[in-house]
Order: sequence, then C-alpha cells, then structure tokens
Amino acid sequence: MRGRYTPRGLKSPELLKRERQLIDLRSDTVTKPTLAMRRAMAEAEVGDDVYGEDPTLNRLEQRAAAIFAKEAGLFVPTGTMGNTIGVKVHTRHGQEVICEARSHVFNYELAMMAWFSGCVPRPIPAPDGILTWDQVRREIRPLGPHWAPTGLIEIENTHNMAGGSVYPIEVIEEICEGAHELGLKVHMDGARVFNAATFLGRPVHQITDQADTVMFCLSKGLGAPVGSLLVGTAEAIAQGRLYRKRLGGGMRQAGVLAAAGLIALEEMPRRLSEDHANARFLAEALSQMAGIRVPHEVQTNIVVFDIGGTGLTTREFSARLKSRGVLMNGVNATQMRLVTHCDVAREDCEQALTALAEVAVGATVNA
Ligand code: TLP
Repeated sequence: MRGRYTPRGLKSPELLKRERQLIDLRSDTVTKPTLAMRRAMAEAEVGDDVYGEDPTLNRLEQRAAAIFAKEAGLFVPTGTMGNTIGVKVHTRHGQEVICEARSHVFNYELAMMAWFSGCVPRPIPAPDGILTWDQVRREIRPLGPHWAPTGLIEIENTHNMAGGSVYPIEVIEEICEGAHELGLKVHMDGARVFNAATFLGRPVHQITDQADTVMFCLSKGLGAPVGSLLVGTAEAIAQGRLYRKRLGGGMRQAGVLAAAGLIALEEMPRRLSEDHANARFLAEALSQMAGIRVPHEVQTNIVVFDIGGTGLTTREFSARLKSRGVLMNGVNATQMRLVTHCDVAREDCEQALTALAEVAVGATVNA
C-alpha cells in the first residue's frame, strides 16, 4: 500500500483491477467511489428529501454550511444545476452576468444562464482566468436606455480551462467588496474550491467568506460518485430549493448519495495535495518534451498544455495516447488538458509520461 489515500489504500484489489484498465486523465469527474463510500451508501439512513426527511442528506447540507460558514446548504445532483440555481437566485430576466471568457458557466452549461435565468453573459478574458475588480468594474452597466444592466458577478475558483488557477484571497475580497458597494451579488463556481484551499493552505471558508453563494462539487477531486452543493444565506437557499424542484432535482431518498458525499467532504480534501504534486510532476516532464509547451504555472490538479509543436491535432494526440492506455482530451485545436485525481497514483503518472513521450517524439520526428 503506497499511501492511505492512494487508490490501493482506498479500494479492494479486485475492484481496482476491474476499474483501472486505462489511466484516465480526462477529468477528476471520472473517479469511482471508495470502499468506505460504497459501504456508507449501503448503510445510509434515508427518508424523502422533498419532505425534508432524509437525515443523511440533512446532515450533509448542515455540514457543508458549517464548513463554509454560511447559513444554509442545498444538495444538487450536478455542478451545472448548482450554478444554474446560483445565477437564478441573484438575477432577473434581461440582466447581464459578468464572468470570465473561458468560464464553465458561460461555455459548458448549454446556455442555462439564458435558458433558465433569461440573462446574457458579459465575458471578460483574463489570461490566467483570474478576474480583478479593476476589470470587472469597467464592465458594470448602469441602468440606461440601451443596455442590459449588470445582475451578477460570477468567478470560477479554481479556474478549470485556465489550468486550475487559484484566486488570491485579496482579489476575491476586492471583487466582492466592490460589487457589494454597488448592490451586486457574487456567485462563486467553486467546483474545485477545495483544491484552491489546499494550494493556499487556508480553510475553505476564508476563500469563500465574501461570496454570496458558492457552488462546490463532491464529485470531482473529492471523489464522490454524484453531487454538488450550493451554500449561502438561508433566504437564497430556501429560494434555491424551489428552483431545484422546478429543475427536477427533488431526489427523494438521496441519502444514499449524501452518505458518500459526507465522506468526500470530511475525508478527501486532506489528500488533494497528492494530486497537485502529481500534476506538477507531469507538467515538469511535459515541458521538457519536444513540441510541447506548458503555458501556465501548475497550482492545482489541472494541466493545460500546448501540442502545436508536435504537428498533431488534439484528436490525433488523444487517439495515439489511447492506443497506449492513456485517456486525455483536447480543449481546443492545439491544447490538451490532463487532470489528476484520487484514482491515479504516481506510478500511473510515470506510465502516462512514457506514453506521452512516445506520442510527442514520434510526432516531431515524423513531422
Ligand atoms: N467540468 C467538467 C466538464 O464539464 C468540462 C470537467 O471535466 O472539468 N464548474 C466547473 C468549474 C466545472 O469544471 C464543472 C464540470 C462544472 C461546473 C459542472 O459540474 P457537473 O459536471 O457536475 O455539472
């Protein structure tokens, strides 16, 4: 056993053998529940959550609220639903939502901001995905005869497509203070906010204290099979509960999911530094490979890297890696993304590097 939280420590050898045919670096959404999670799910005490009677789910929502020092929490099946509700509770139809240009809420949520909340995004590009108050302030629109007024500011922490970058706490505070002075709310897409907390070495609530609502995912780096939470004021969450029901997210005996979520929330944040070390290990080796460039500092568990110099398309690069037992996706024409998580150990990263080197060198030699 390599470490208490490495895959071998968490799962039975039979389960691991069945699950780990390929080294899957496509996302941290691909993790499988640990043995402890599976047992807790089997034994969970449940009730009907639409009546507020699921004791395990109630415990998860209360623990999440306590950990984030917010008044209340709402369990939702996905991060997308959590963001959708977060946007909805703070906005009215016909408003704009300020967000970063590569943000998930703008690019990967099927225009839910427009579809459900009737808002248009006002995307602002930031090279590292981190907005500043100075940038945000310039985009805020007052009431006027032509433009949609600003309804909300959304920040993504860590920023997925910018390579898992982390907001400095002072930058968040400045954005929130500036927004609040103008009567605007801030929603944080904190799908990976525990990775941000790990990088900064701070309790997660210190990062999110000033944000009005925070969505965070149990089913990414924390390894739960399903689920995210929205935390905020009692009023926002009570309203959010009704939107969740409208969206079809009233899940009845969801305590079976919350049981795994509680383990994810309590046990898994402390092992995230392992994933960050693995991501740095991969990035350092990648930056030495012919035709590959890592354009950002690796702070957490995501590496976005440029393969333009290999002469391969990202589709070709993915296919060649797959034939060598490694799964990884492209994010655009020239960039790949790899994500480390609790189901990849250091040995898997070493194996992945062998495959990456073969693909990169093979391509540049033949180019
Ligand atoms: N991200 C997924 C894909 O949708 C891109 C991934 O593989 O990284 N916010 C952020 C920052 C996210 O990265 C994701 C998922 C979500 C929200 C949505 O979460 P889910 O998939 O649970 O709806």
